[in-house]
Amino acid sequence: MSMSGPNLPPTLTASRDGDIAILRLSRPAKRNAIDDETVLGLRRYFMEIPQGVGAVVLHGEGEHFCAGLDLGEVSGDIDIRRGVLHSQMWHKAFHEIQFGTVPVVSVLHGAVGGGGLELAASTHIRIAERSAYYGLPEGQRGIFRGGGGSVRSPRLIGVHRVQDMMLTGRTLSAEEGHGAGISQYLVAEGEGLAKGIELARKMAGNAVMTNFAVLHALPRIAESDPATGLFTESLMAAIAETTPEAQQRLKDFLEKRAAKVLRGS
Ligand code: 1HE
Repeated sequence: MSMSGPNLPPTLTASRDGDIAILRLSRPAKRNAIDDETVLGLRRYFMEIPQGVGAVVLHGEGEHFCAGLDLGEVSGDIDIRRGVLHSQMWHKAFHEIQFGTVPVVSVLHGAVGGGGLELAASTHIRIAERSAYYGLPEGQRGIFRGGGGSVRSPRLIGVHRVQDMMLTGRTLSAEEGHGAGISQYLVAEGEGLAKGIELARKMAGNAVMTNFAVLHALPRIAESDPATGLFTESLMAAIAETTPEAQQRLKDFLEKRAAKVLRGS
């Protein structure tokens, strides 16, 4: 973690609001299409989250969250080896988001296409505004997923929906995407960023070890065989509850100083 965060390309803008950071895709003239310098910038940003930041909100400038891969990056001078390396560059960047140091909430509006959905799928919480819609136009472009979307999208919405979207060009509306499992929150137009900031604040207020466990242990346990998963869970539980922060929080609750779990929170 650095004090101020890494240098970013002009296609990304970072700002700070107390213990949360806001990262904006800032290439609206190209509908926030992701070119190589943006992928590398995303990777750097999430590897070097500024010190004191407990959660990140990711959103897009302009009418659309993200038009996916900048198609100019894979047209023309490309061969198989460079194609593999290009896809792996995306994998590394999105790995830094999914298995990074802090929870990330993405705010989706307008087009969330191809690599834009791959980016969103690597964040932990997705908030969709009513204008959001999801498309996987790779079939129409003659390409394939490349940013981890064959792994992450089916886990969100199932192989059958991904096949439908890729084979037929079907798009899902914000409501359909919400029902299918893409977003955890569906909000009115223009309200996503405020909701993202509210949720990021809550996440930043959690015990550091619990957030670490939710980001790093939970998804791996969920993919394990049950016996390994249960044992890993026991280890993680013991690690978390023996931290001084957990002990203090448990004491606070038992001595009636902590908030209760209330309906509607
Ligand atoms: C782009 C891109 C792009 C826009 N790469 N330049 N993604 C796609 O196939 C989506 C392609 N984009 C679109 O379908 C539309 O642009 C949108 C529905 C997102 C927005 O429509 P609209 O009418 O608001 O904008 P536009 O006029 O289409 O685009 C504005 C400019 O952005 C225009 O450039 P200009 O120089 O003529 O102004 C577009 O060419 C440019 N632009 N999208 C390059 N994607 C790691 S593997 C991931 C695989 C994928 O992501 S495949 C999906 C790619």
